Amino acid sequence: MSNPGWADWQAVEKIDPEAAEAIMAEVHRENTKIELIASENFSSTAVLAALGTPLTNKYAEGYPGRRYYGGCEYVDIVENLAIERAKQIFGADHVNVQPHAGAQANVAAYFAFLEPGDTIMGMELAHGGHLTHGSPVSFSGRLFKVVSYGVSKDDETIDYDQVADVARRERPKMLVAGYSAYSRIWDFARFKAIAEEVGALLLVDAAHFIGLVAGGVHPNPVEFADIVTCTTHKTLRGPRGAMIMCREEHAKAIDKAVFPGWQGGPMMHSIAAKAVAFKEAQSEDFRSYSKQVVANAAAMAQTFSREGLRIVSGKTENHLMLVDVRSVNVTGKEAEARLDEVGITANKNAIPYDPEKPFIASGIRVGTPAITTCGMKETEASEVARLIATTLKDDSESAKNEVRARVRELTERFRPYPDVE
Ligand code: DSN
Repeated sequence: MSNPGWADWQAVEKIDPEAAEAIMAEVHRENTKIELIASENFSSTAVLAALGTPLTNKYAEGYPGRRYYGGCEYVDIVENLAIERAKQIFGADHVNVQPHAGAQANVAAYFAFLEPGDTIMGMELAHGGHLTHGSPVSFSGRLFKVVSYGVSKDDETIDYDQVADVARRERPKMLVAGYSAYSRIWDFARFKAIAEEVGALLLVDAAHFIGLVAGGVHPNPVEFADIVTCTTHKTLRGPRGAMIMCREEHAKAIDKAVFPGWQGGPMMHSIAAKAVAFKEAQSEDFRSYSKQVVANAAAMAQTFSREGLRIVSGKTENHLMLVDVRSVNVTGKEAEARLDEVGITANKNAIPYDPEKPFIASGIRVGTPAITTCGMKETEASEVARLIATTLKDDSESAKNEVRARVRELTERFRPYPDVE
């Protein structure tokens, strides 16, 4: 495989051919399959280049201008660039760009304000929430008392009256908004009112949709929440990592909770790549990209519905949707495996009130951030939805071969790293 210019693969190959082969095979996979995992995206070559720099060598515990090590003058510059750009994009008073990942951002946000045993209130995992919002198998469910809310059985959207009732009854110290599988716009103003009424802090975990906020096509939770956590690698299209934004009054508590509370040295190469990604997110191109992500999702949802595949809650307003695959008599697990066979990557996902166990599930989650990065527009997004419908309805080899051929044609035209052979 050729050296793409943003990575010296020959150097890896020389030292470690086995690792090099696996790395190149993964890039080939990304180039030749249709990627629909809603939490994934393809970073730009500039972001990838920043990640592969000697900034990975530097220890920089502390914050810009206040480090526990010498030699931090240049990493201070990149961290300040990342912070200032994030402040400009989201209008945040304070930003901490050091969390290594979304779970670390959430643990720091909790422990900045809570003690073990305090009550948190988040969205039920089975209804689209996230492990770190109180699932019993995560630290959040083991260390806190958890109360949950979900979506209504009738229309599969958040029942805000139920949220208010539970909050009034349970009086959580922290109310958590955010999701990993919910296709509608969240009413942050309503959540803020509920949190204020019961004296709770409002944490919005914006990991999934933060890029849509940056692109101006989604309400901004920073205007409503006490604390906003997010990852930087999903719709925001940066390096794998996370950040926390908060009002000035919470800045000290957040910074202390990240370091020295839950993390040691920050990953400065990753912070440099966050700075680069935020610069990209400030561009007009990124605004068009975000608009297209939402338009592509809407086009896919319409096509699925036309093909007889039910969309949970009836539609999508963001970058993802849950497709109820019982409408074509398969389970989520079977659907994921069948799609994989034809070169389409998606994940099985429980749907609200799912009769199946999570490992089987009745749905698949489909997202458009990655295919949109590759340049697909509504026409191609609709075609991908049709290919999925065909694959799930017709298990014959001839149908699979036809879909495989179309996937090949599409990925030749729409791939993330076209300069890599
Ligand atoms: N794993 C992510 C997702 O797929 O939504 C959330 O952490």
